[in-house]
Amino acid sequence: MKNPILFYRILILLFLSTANQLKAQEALGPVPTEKQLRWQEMEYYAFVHLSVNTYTDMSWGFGNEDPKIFNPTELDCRQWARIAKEAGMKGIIITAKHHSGFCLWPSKYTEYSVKNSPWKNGKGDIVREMADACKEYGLKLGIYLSPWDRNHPDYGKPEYITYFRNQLKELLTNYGEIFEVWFDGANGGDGYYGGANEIRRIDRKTYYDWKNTYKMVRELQPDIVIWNSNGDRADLRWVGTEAGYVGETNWSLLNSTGDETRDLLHYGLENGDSWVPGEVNTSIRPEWFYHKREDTKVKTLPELMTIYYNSIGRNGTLLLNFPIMPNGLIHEKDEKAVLEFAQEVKKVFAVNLAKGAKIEASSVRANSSGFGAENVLDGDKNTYWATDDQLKSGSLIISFDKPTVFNRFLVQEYIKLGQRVKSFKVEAYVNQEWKELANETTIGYKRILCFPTVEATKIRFTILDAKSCPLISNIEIYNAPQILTAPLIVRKQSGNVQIIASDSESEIYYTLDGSRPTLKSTKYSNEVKTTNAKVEVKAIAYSPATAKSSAIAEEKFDIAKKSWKILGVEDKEVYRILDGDANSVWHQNKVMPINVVIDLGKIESLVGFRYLPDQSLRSKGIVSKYKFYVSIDNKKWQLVNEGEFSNINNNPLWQNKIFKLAKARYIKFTALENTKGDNVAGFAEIDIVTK
Ligand code: FUL
Repeated sequence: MKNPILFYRILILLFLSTANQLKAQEALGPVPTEKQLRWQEMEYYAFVHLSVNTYTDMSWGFGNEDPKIFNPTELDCRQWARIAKEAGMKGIIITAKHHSGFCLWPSKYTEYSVKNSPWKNGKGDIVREMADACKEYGLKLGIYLSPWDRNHPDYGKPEYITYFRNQLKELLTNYGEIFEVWFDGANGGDGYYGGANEIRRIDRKTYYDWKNTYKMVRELQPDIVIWNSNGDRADLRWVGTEAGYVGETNWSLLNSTGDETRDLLHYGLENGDSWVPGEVNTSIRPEWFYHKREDTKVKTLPELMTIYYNSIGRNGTLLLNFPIMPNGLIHEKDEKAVLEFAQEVKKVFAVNLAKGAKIEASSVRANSSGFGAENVLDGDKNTYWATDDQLKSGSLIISFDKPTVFNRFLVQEYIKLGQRVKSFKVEAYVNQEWKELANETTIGYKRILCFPTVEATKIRFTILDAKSCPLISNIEIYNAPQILTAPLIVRKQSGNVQIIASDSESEIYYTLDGSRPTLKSTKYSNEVKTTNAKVEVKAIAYSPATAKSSAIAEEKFDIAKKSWKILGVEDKEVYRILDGDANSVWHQNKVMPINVVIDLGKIESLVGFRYLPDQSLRSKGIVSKYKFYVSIDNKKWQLVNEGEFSNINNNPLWQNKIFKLAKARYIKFTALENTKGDNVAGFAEIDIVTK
């Protein structure tokens, strides 16, 4: 080389000019911290729920459960870690202390822990075993520490805050690096409280003095992210439901102060002043803790795939829970389900059809080569396409060299500089015309769109509106194999069974005797008439086009409600309570207590009842405290069950309550309180359990 100095000068100048261009991209509004970014990129991690209430079949422990019942004789945190790892998860959050107050580690500050249980003769430490297993499997460890403690005598007093912080300190100093800490929002109410057995209410925003608690947490674990659902902004937010989805519009922004409505949590706030991304938490079974009756309710592959698209595919992360069995293990059905799910995700995202395709942009910054369209296909998360500064819209066209079949579109914003896109659409070029596949709102870290399979030579991605010049770092295109969703089974008030396939092209085969449905079973055409007796229905969907069958859907129904009458209510809509449709609801606006009295038509042998609350996101009248009476003659009533529906606010599932055999013709459900403390009782369904 003739003049090496000149050559290097030119190189340095070139480097500086690119660096300058990159700097020219200014952050817009709130941006994620390094920690939040790292967390978002984890995408998928596990929850495990285990406590004393695992042994009492309850959703929440009351705090008076004897530590002697806690004995997970086969406990193996390495099994949990292996499953999480094989499922593609990046970490595990363990319920070190749930609302019962029982500690899975031998805390110095209480006797209510594993140290007074028979497990390992009181010498064990589950958090330690979890930390070791995570290390072995290359997973990160997270801690759930319930602020509400139904065991501690000081709960509600200032002394408890010292106790709570002491426990946090133990957990954040003795178990290595913790990636996330979880402060559950369920707070205050009745409990054992060291024998007081009373109701204690606290102000969840102020009682814990979160500011100083956060300070301590961050000092002990500088890289941690804090999840808090107590109205005090932390690093991460709940998404307003435990059913496994966040809004299609999902801004990673909220205001630093102000109330958290369900809507705000679910959709975020376009002009929020803080970066508070959403974490979608849900369980692989309906409930968080293990209940044997849910062994047939493990989420199916299509359900889990839907959750994936509705969480990770909607700018959220996915925190998927495994209820630990009383023996200390994850149930084999849960393992099978999550591993099938992992395989399916791998299959769907195996071949990126956009790789190697041609790409051009409607707008490329005039002065740069650093922000070209090719950046969205280069597999590098640090490069991105940017339109000219002054533009808030623009499009990219991806062309294949031959007609290509696809049904998924994945797109990512370069969120380090803020979340910008407000609306966009995706079109396919089919038969010389642009056909719209999707018209959507936000993108954020990652958005995955699912649409019917299409064959096209080109795709056009158009940003219709953005807060400022949009920055897109990645686009991928896939053709996911079709999976059939198991059909939905309902039993109407008439007793007729209706089986509904999720698409009109598939056929349904079913059995009524508990046997496994196959293509040789009865083919479903119309509602099936049944007797008034109990019935167990199993059904599959089958696609003649692909010769594939769905997983089996199964439902057990108690006696038919054909001759039931709801007494004392004029409103005909009240029969929504008995129509078998989970989405139809009847509300009663009256001063609590609110009664619903039902005449069963004849004397039945009752051993329990069931209640399904309003299922909508903006639900009303979710009953949290109840009494349940029975009567032979509608005059003399016998109280057979009373209590709380734990966690019904966040997870409005079917509530099942069992009582001692009682013969009766009339039932009375009395709502004493709802989760909002107002005077509405809402009912999607009421059912009974007969002997
Ligand atoms: C809720 C709790 O009340 C549930 O029991 C569960 O721990 C869930 C993850 O959060 O708010």
